[in-house]
Amino acid sequence: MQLQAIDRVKTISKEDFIRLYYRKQKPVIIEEAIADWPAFTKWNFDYIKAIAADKQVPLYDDRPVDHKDGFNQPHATMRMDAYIDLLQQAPTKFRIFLWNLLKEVPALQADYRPFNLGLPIMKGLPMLFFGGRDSHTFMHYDIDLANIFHFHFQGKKEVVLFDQKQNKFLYKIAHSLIVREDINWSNPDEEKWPALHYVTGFKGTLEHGQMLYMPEGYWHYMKYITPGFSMSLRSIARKPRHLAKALYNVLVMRYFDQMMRRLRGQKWIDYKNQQAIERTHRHLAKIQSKSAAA
Ligand SMILES: O=C(O)CCC(=O)C(=O)O
Ligand SMILES: [Fe+2]
Repeated sequence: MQLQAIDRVKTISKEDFIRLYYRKQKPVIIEEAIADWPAFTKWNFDYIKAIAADKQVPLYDDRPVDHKDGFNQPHATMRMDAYIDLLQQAPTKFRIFLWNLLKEVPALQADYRPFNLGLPIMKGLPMLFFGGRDSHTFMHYDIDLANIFHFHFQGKKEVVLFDQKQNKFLYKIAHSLIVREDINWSNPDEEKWPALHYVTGFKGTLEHGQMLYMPEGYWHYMKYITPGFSMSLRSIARKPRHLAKALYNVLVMRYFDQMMRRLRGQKWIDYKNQQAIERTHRHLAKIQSKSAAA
């Protein structure tokens, strides 16, 4: 893989953001994007623990997809105060993924300010994500291929990103938003996954208060180097081909996959996992024979 460092700026004007990053669909980390938000000073584990202590939170670990699981169905639940204790005391695989904390605890909404880098932000409350030391979010892209503004708090997080042009080399699972779950994106084994040699992407780290812009449909893998949490705001995909894919994913892909899981059970999941390798390696062979002929 060839990963280049994600650009970093302290602050940026709307105009420069649109010109240099949105139009080019290039990721960037803005280090002081929210320095004037109350959340910048207030949001840490102690605060969340105090304000949301008795909320039941949905938790996910890194077990592989099982045909019995519903779409985004949690693996466990726990009280927020107990979960934050767990995050701080010991390594845990349990993550919170896409949780509407700001709806559960409306007081938190006072801690952020309208955010405007020239893209309209989708209405509806932002989602939150939490993770413990060394836990990771599987490599995926979001179903709506939105532009994502991802704000990180408390800890430090590693990020790896790819655009949709890399798909044929990523060991992507058909009818899903993920790739083979046994690839370690922090340090992939290119002997085992040779197509990754041809992949280009980005990497970077996020620390407290920093914001990452992920362009439309970008694949993302996030590894919590230290325990922390994040919030994402989204702006709808504008490129026609991304919008079309978003509609297809939401209206067709999801239901087709659910139907196949019901009909064929674990065989369907196993088949798709096997196909991910075969298809990617067929593509790799084509590329390699072309370059040998040239
Ligand atoms: O931080 C995470 O755990 C995942 C974030 C994510 O997938 C997103 O913001 O879309
Ligand atoms: Fe995501």
